[in-house]
Amino acid sequence: MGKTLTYKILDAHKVSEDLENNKMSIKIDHTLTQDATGTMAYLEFISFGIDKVKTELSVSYVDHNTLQNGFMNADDHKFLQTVANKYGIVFSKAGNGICHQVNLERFAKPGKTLLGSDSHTPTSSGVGALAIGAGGLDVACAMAGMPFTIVRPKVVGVKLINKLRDGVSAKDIIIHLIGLMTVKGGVNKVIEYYGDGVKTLGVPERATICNMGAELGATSSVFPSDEVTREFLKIQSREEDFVPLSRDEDSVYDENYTIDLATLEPCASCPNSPDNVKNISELKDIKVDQVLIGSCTNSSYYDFVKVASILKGKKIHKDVSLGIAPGSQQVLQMITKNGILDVLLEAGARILESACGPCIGMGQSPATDAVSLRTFNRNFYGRSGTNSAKVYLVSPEVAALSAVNGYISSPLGLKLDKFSMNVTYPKCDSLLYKPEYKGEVVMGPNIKPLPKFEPIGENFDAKVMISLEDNITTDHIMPAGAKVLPYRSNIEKISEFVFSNIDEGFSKRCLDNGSGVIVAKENYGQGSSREHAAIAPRYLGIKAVIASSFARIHKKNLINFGILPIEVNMEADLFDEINVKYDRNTITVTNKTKNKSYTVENPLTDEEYNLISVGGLLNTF
Ligand code: MIC
Ligand code: SF4
Repeated sequence: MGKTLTYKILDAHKVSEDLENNKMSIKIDHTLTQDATGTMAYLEFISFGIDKVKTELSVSYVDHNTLQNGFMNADDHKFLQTVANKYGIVFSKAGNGICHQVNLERFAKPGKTLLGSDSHTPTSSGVGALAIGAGGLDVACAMAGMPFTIVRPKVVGVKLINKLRDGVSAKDIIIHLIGLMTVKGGVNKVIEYYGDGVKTLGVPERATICNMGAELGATSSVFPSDEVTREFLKIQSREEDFVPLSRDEDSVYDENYTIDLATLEPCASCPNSPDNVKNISELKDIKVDQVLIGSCTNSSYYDFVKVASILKGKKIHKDVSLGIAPGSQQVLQMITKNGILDVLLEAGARILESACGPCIGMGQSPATDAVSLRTFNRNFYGRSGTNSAKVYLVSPEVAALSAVNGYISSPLGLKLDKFSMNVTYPKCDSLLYKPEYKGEVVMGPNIKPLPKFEPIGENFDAKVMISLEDNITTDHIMPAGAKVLPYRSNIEKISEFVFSNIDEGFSKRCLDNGSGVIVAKENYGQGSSREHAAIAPRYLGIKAVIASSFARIHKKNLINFGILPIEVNMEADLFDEINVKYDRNTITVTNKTKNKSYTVENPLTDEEYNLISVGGLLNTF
């Protein structure tokens, strides 16, 4: 039996395998970090005492906290730049663009492994790389040359047949798939695309699809590397990076889906979850207040070509605010040179910086109860900065047409003019710096040392500090946005905001009690890779999270920082008294208040068990 493309890349990078626990460790070729997770990752890396990174390529991007409201963000940027220069990391300065867009343009290579401290790292899999999101500490370890361990993923084969109709786009393919598989349907799986429909999709479209594979909870997504990939690398002046890659024809998938592109309709992820999917035809006539086009999902030159074709000669509706954030300097230069920027400005667009911006709640929060259409990838409760806003995730075509009409509109059948795509892309090196392997690291006053954690112990009593439902996101646990992001390098301060959007008293309650546990249902910790969603609760004294199931990245982050993840579906109320007792073989959780005990096999590997025993990975160095 032949191999899937996923296992061709994984096996070529295999360092070791633990079949008993269904795990494998792989060599990481490339890493990326962004500023919001990067400061922690580099503090961790520095604590290893190594003189330079051991990867083929590591890149540090600044794209999340670019508001610079106060000295904190700018201090973080300086820290990151000086670390990069000293330790051998390429540095992409604020303004150069969103990490995933720039990485795709400049660095992603077919067949390479990439580990990034951001859950949307798989965007780079659009060129046939195997790109995986992880917590900052895992990326720090990869930069130090250590292998990365994953659950041996199941491979989901998604066969694409035929061709999209006019007005339907790559965004609709992935939203449709998320609707089918749900936000937890991809955990510990790689989504592999194949079939005749693949060649009808350009690299930016493939990248959009891989990007939102993160919303399935998938380990990664992957497209073959074919002539379309070669063409993309050629216009990026790096055809030499091309290698053809595809599955063996007789390879077999663990799960199968077929999507007939010719029957897909424009669709949307409705409030407040990417898997709340409806066709646009069911939403038409909903009045729109805000439209935002950008983010690492849909901010390529190709996306803006389509948007301009819809906006050409038109004005946006008077009640709509349209914000446009080109994904990179390259995209910005391209739309400027090719007349697209003029079209956008004449239509009434506001031009935002090439950065994450509103996607992470850094500005552009909608009005109370407003309807906001975004080409982004997440519409979790509160993420826009306005809890009552209704955020819909849509394609650039739906966004642009709705901005003109003032209500949600379907572009199905809309013929777009042909702007020429056959142009050479500028390299735009003005904000990209090669390391000089020298200089001192500069640390501003808001960059605090890493906290030290004691082991939780093998038998402890603690009270339930919060009891939660299914699909709790890391945005619920550790909110982002303009108020909180400046404290990503200051754990004591950021811990005040844990669960603050849904339970303001959480942080104080934990500190008053000294210790505690979190109880939840399915898919706890989905979404962002931010390890702050583990470190900050640990700082507040959380010793264990008891949930029916966990999202991949967050579970690893919990273990890395010495919090015990316990997979049990337990009924519990606030302040219930809990006892946790575990050894190498079993974990027993007793809800003393409800007089109920649950014993499960301890699923941790030896390595994970040791990490919990010593209080987390940082205590092993
Ligand atoms: C996000 O989209 O939620 C982020 C912000 O990019 C995160 C990382 C972070 O929280 O810093 C992610 O997706 O991993
Ligand atoms: Fe930035 Fe948003 Fe992409 Fe996260 S999802 S990397 S915040 S653009």
